[in-house]
Amino acid sequence: MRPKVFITRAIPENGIELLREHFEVEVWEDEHEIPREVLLKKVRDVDALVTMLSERMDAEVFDSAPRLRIVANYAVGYDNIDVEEATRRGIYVTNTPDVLTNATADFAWTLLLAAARRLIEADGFIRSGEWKKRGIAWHPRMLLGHDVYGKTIGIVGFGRIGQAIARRAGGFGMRILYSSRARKPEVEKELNAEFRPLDELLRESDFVVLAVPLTKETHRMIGERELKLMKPTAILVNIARGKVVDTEALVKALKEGWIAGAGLDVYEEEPYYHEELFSLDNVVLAPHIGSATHGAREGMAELVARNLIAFKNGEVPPTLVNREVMKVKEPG
Ligand code: 8YV
Repeated sequence: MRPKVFITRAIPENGIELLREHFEVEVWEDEHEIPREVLLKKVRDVDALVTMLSERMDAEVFDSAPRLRIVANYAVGYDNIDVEEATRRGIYVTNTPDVLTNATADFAWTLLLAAARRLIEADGFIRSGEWKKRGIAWHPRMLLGHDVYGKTIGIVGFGRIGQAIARRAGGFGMRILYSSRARKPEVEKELNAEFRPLDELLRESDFVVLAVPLTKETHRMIGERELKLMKPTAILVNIARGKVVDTEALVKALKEGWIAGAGLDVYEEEPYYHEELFSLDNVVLAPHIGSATHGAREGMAELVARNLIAFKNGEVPPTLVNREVMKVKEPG
């Protein structure tokens, strides 16, 4: 009998087709997220799961899935998965790095430029009819934004995505600062980037881009104190995780002018964002679409499938997150 995989959202067809060659595949086709109680029933007879960031994969799910051997997360981040618990139970966990790096880095720049040059306000100015109503074809002080070229960008988290963001900054003639747990001398040389402890990076940067994974250490790493260290002309971009920033503090910072603006792709609760943000002109909002390009999504679907197929064939999945699991004896 072929092993069974349950996919909790309709991922691109290329991944599903690949999986159908090796597995019995069931896909949750509904546009809405699978309700938790339905998920707990669905997993009862599955050997493998393809999961999304919005689904908590924890002891309760694992208890309900006695046959589960592998969870392939359709995301590079895997803060939705209790990896320690999975490992203890001998469950493999994989993610989708690399294939979404460029799309996500491009999107960090999309937010940065849109916030710096007030693109959403400008768009609204035309669509609302305001431009026509005012009857001014052009005014020297109309919609003034912040210079980007030649400024300083500070990248918090210097993994694959952080580095890809830095690579693009070269084209904007920027000075590149970064902070991360460990210094990366090779990359520093290659990208002409300078290491700074977080506080210094915040003080010196015109643009601060968050590209860290969500961990105990990065949870709310940007709060009131940190926002007050930033320049009043600076812009904060978050393409990492909403919980890296204290939203209450950010709203205050944007309202009271501690910083000039922000570009956000992620929120503390998704999709339940902070509605106070809606009233602010100096923030650009996107609904977690950093990796939402055709190419990246197809790459993610293929990688998810390759991980599951490798596992089924007794090989090490190419992007295994918990290598220690290989030492854990299989149950039964
Ligand atoms: C995901 C993400 O696209 O990969 C990640 O960690 O945050 C996004 O790329 C999205 O959340 C789908 O799970």
